[in-house]
Amino acid sequence: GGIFPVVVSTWPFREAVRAAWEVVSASGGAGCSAVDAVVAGCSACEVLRCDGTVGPGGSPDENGETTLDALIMDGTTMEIGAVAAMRYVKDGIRAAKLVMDHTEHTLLVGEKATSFAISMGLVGPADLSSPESIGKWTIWRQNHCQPNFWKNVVPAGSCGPYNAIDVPSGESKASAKRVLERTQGDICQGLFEPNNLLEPMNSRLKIVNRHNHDTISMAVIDKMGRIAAGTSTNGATFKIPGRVGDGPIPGSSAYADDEVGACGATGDGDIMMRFLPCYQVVESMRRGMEPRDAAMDAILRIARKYPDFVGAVFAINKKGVHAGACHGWTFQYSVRNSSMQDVEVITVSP
Ligand code: SD4
Repeated sequence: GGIFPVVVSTWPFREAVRAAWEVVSASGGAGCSAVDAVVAGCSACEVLRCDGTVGPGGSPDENGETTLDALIMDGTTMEIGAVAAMRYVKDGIRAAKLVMDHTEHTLLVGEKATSFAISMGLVGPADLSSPESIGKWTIWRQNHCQPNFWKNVVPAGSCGPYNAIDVPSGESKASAKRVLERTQGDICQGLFEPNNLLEPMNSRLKIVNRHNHDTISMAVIDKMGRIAAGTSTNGATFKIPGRVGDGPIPGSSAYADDEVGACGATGDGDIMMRFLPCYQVVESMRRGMEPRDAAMDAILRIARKYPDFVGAVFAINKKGVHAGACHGWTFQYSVRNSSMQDVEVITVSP
């Protein structure tokens, strides 16, 4: 009886939820934990390249490179493993699990995360670009070349890497504008006019949508009541190289605690990570809030400071009651439990 196990995931990532369900609903054995199911589910999304924003071949950065952010959390032990801006390895969530299982650390970054993952047996170096990611980047560069994530500087050329330089103005050198200048091969030279200071900030808002700024965040409760959560993403499309989003940040993109429940998040990670919305959701539920109220509260805390932010969370308590809340877009999350025949997708309006 009962509804356990339960799998919940951001977005209609049905195949990922089914993959997790296969693992967690299998009878007996050690391979059926909530952690294993989250890894199987997120891994399926990496292989399927869910929405072109998870796994190899997904959303490129300003330089056209695809990198991975991933996190796994065991809500029984509160152990976490995560990788950020990892290059040249296709398996984000597996790398995160290796960090959790085989190190005393929580988060490894960049090429050092790559080296670690390869030393632990993952395949690499691998090319994380695909015809789609290169195509997306080429079109962005040729047609728009909007450096979406800069503010308070004027991109003089475009499409990094940049040098910050002082541009002499009528004022003193000290108050001269900081300008970003490409260090090599101007492709879109002249697109940006001086005094265009707000343009990068405004255009940034435009690029956050379901198909270019997306994440799988998943939570699983297994038959024994163990709870795990995890995340895998390429991060934000055309991010500044080196940027780490909310994906690998504990409490931001995901959080789990057997005593309470779990949470997963998606959206504008640069904003959301300032609020640790998933930690907030779990702590609110710990103090007695229903999942719906906890999810809404976490979203509203962000929206009060950033009325234009785009994001969403799902919350699930240890009884299996779940809910979602969103802001700036319509959110969908997927659920599979023992009382369902297959994955159900739930739509949440702002
Ligand atoms: C990030 N949160 O890196 C990720 C991207 C995303 O839905 O979720 N989008 O900002």
